Amino acid sequence: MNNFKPLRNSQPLVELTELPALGMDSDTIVADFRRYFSHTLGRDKRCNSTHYPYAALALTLRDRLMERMKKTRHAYEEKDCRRAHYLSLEFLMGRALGNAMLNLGINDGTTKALFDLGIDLEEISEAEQDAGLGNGGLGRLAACFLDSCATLQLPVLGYGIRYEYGMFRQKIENGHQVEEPDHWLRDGNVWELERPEFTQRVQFGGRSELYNDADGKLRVRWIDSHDVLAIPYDLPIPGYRNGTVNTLRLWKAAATDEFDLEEFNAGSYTESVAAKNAAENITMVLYPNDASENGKTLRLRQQYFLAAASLQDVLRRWIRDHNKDFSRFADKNCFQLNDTHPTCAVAELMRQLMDEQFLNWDEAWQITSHTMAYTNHTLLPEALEKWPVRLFRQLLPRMLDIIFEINARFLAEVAQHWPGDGERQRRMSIIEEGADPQVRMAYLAIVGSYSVNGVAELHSKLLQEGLFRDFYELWPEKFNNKTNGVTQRRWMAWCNPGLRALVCDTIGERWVTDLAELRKLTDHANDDNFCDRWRQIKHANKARLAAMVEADCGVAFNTDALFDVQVKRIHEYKRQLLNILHVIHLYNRIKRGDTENWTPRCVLIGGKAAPGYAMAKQIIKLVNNVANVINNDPAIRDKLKVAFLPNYRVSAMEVICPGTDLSEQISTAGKEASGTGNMKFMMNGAVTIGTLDGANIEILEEVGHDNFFLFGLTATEVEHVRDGYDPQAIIDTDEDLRRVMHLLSQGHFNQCEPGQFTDIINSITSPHDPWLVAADFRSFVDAQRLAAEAYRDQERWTRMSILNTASSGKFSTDRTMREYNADIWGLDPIVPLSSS
Ligand code: 26Q
Repeated sequence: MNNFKPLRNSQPLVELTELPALGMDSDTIVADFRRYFSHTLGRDKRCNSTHYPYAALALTLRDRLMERMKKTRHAYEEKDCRRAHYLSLEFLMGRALGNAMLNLGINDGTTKALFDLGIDLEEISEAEQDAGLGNGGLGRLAACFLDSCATLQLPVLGYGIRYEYGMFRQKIENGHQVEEPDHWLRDGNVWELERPEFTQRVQFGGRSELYNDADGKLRVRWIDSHDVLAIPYDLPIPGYRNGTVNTLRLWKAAATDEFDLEEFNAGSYTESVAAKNAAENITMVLYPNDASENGKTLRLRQQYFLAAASLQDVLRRWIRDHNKDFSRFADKNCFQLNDTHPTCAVAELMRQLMDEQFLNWDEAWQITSHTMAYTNHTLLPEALEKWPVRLFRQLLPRMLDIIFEINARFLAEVAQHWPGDGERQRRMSIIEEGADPQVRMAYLAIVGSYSVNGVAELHSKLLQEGLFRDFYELWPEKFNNKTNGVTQRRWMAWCNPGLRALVCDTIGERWVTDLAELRKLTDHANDDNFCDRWRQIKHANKARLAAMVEADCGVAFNTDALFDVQVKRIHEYKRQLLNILHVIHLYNRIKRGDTENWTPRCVLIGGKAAPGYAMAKQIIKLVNNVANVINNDPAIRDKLKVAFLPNYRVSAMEVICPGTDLSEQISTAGKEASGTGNMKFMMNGAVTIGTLDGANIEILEEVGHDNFFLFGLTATEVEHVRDGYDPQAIIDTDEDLRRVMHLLSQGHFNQCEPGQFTDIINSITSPHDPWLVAADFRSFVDAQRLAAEAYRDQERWTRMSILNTASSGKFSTDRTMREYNADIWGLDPIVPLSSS
């Protein structure tokens, strides 16, 4: 049944929809807020929940966003401009309220007027659930990209999945991670606009069939499929005070009506409801693995569902505006694939163009291979996505036909380029042969794309020399680097209002849209008055962070101590383990009385482990146990405090990065593609202790050796140290490491839990430890000593802190997006029209 019949009158509803602009002054906003609170939400003076004032304010802002979102869309349509589509299985948006206020330019007058009504903005902001539709770096990067594209007024549309359950909530029980479902939509989502009129249909299963069309041409169709509906929900993405509001379109899966009917007519009511469930399962939950989990049917369904629904949506619009003439399609559209997750889009665009629009292979391939662009986010070979051919055959038979054909034509090209080199063909094939043949998604993405990029200079270089070397030799012109960034609107202007005020007082406001302006702070790094204010702001931010740690961990942090922070997903290559070995070393020094010129230190570690990643979960347990011993030892007191922060998420980082002194970026060199937390910390005046890995290298380049604590093997050295690696010999010759290992193997941190940390101990002492924890221990401890020493000289530290912020200009996603646009997308900025 279709509840969205077209109106009988097909005239555009011009007079109905042309409205005077909504007021942005605080009187109008407060009046709207009161009306929403009292009339729409029906609350009265006895309301004692933060949710309703939050919802009333959100609805007030939403009106302003919708107004601009429509204008922006109309401007894009009017200009018939080229557009980019950002396809991602993850958008880690966090909260929207503060961001909307900042970007719409809601002024302090409004905040004050609300306060006078008894509404504390900071308090009601807490009522908003994080939109946790992502795992970590890759998902948050997508969110920062959208913010910057809107600010640059680029016609970029995000396409993703509206998961019913986002990233799990993490609890810590007896030191162990416990996962709880994140039903983030339970209280409704004020920001989204459902658009059922643009529902798409996505096919699964069945088989492909050859047939002759009316002209006798041989064609293929996909039949006997089980279809699922894709319903779009639009989220507004406001640019910074520029009238542009872009769209993030998220798809929800729903069962088709026919499906119900079929089963119902067969008399099986319960089966029909169960089938409905199966369809709706597709968008039920985000996979909480930040490395690929292969072979899970539901995950592949999610990936295809996103690709198919999004491409149909784009083609629907194309046909509405250009009829069936696809000759200019590739001039007007491109698709950026956020990692291999949406790579089905390569084969799916081929399918839609051939099977639905009746283009021939060459026409369809010309379009596809000139519209797709692929971003890689990993250097770990084991994290490259592969899917069993049999799974494709069963779930997406028509996709498999097309992938085989793409591969056959591609391998012919390889054979032409390297005649007689069968080994090379085997290596480069999109299909990995073997007992259980696999589709190599990264290779499909490279073959189908006109651009392939890494996310930091080192990462892009290593892709070309290592993982994708054969492809680089074949198509060097496809490969490029786009160093990541973060948006300074959320990650400085919004989350650090103290710093925002000082920086604006000192160098004006331009840095909010031109981060390179921060360089001007360099001149003030020796101004005592400025340095004092800088220190006071950091101190206040540390107090806010300490309050959060006290509330969530029950650990008291002294704000005069060095705040040493590592927050990110828990992964062996990120080496939280190295961090905790250093903590144990400090503990041991205090116990031995080696405390001359001691720098008090508070160590904070936070992050989620994939639920099936046993070693990562053990690392969490170890951090918690070590924290317990140290925090409860009367001999340690304020010299050292350790806390594990549960449920690390976007809104927690908004409190953490402004209050951090020392940022831990300590991955094994050559393993972290870029990192983006490193940039958030730097912007907020934290100094980095880090390896030459990912974007750390570029951070060091910008800030200089004097303002960065560098340690550890380089990526090249890592590869050489591996053979003949003998961690036991290192332990035997390094007294400090020997003491640390002794405490661990004595069970000092697991007195009542024998054997708890055996796997961890074995991993450190194994000659096959890929992360080389023992190899970097000495230089890490030495660098930490230098950091502690630097911190004791508060004037010196403040200068370092200022210079870090001043040098962070490169790490704005505004810069990143300009580069994507200049080298890959080629979009013209569009200023929305003033009439609706
Ligand atoms: C794939 C298949 C099946 C299930 C899960 C996945 C999956 C999901 C998420 C694989 C990977 C991810 C996330 C990866 C990620 O966050 N990578 C990080 O991307 C950041 C942005 O470029 C970089 O800064 C980090 O270095 C990189 O680790």
